[in-house]
Amino acid sequence: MDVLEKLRDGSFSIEDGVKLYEMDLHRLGEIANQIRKEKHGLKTYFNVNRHINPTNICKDVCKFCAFSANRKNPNPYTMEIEEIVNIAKQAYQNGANEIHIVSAHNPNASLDWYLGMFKAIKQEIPDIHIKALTAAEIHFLCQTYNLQYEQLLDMMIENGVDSMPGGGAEIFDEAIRSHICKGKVDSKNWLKIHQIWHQKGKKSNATMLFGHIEQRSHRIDHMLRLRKLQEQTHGFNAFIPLVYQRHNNYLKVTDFLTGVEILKTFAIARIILDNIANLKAYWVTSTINLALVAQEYGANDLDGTIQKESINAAAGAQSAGGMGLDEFVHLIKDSGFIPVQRDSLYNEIKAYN
Ligand code: V47
Repeated sequence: MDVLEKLRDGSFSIEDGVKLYEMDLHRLGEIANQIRKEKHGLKTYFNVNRHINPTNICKDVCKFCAFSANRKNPNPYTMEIEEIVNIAKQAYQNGANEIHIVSAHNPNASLDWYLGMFKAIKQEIPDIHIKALTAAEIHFLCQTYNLQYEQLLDMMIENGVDSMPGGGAEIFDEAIRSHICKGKVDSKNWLKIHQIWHQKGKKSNATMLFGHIEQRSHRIDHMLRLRKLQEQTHGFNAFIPLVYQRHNNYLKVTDFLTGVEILKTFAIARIILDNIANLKAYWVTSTINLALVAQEYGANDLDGTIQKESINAAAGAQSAGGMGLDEFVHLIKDSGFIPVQRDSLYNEIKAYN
């Protein structure tokens, strides 16, 4: 196929990507599904994990964010390390093998607090996988404590962080980015932080926030920048398109995406990012129903049971209480796919045939 050849020889342009959106959804789905099947057959991965968001106090104001404490969400909190460890311990006892920790950019919390929580969790539960600190948080901490990225990434490893989540990528286009999240890590540095992390032999994910004020061309540009870095490092495990949630924030968006546009974006991501093994339909932002359909449009991973979620729930997602393991398995099975519980690095734990 012409598109795949162009992607491989580097001549695929943003315009080529935008043209893909003009294709019929079902044809796009067929192509994406073929790539999915070659990589994963009918397997759909998920993990049993626990999200923890230890503070919502943030020095930055991202217009799309409803989680950080501000005029619209006047409930600031910062957890004690002991409380964070207790949540992790309980999650582990309930079967979780991954703790996913994302905080805000809290200028009142110390570097010891940010790193100490990882050390304390690992001391109590040595075999839990810690996926923590987005590139946005890393940039914030490096600026605040006058550290080079390399230094902080080494400290993360020393304190027990195993992999990095894909948050903070939003949309790489500089003009859109400056409108929706001015002050946050810029695109070049988001990519640089992941590049250094990968060079240390570590894995990470990459997200893209879409369905706000961006155009199709910005999504393609975002995917192509990720494809380029992945060609160099091979360090991204999964690409995660996050559907914008509209409530309780400062971004005035009046046009919302149709299901067709969301599915086309998944399919196009599967095609353009065929060098990233996994395409995750994060059910929290897409809704579980659309995530199940997305399995036929390239997605092979639905993230996890989560147990508790605050960031997207604050903006309107139906994710606050996570999802039970049995329900997850049944939904995937009933939609015609094979649920496979995985660990954070995509090693298979159990297939529910
Ligand atoms: O970076 C914030 C997003 C992200 C909204 O790596 C919003 O496995 C939609 O990155 N509407 C954090 N999205 C979550 C994240 C993530 C989630 C699941 C798995 C992984 C992974 C990473 O949430 C932020 C931001 O892009 N976000 N507000 C909103 N209103």
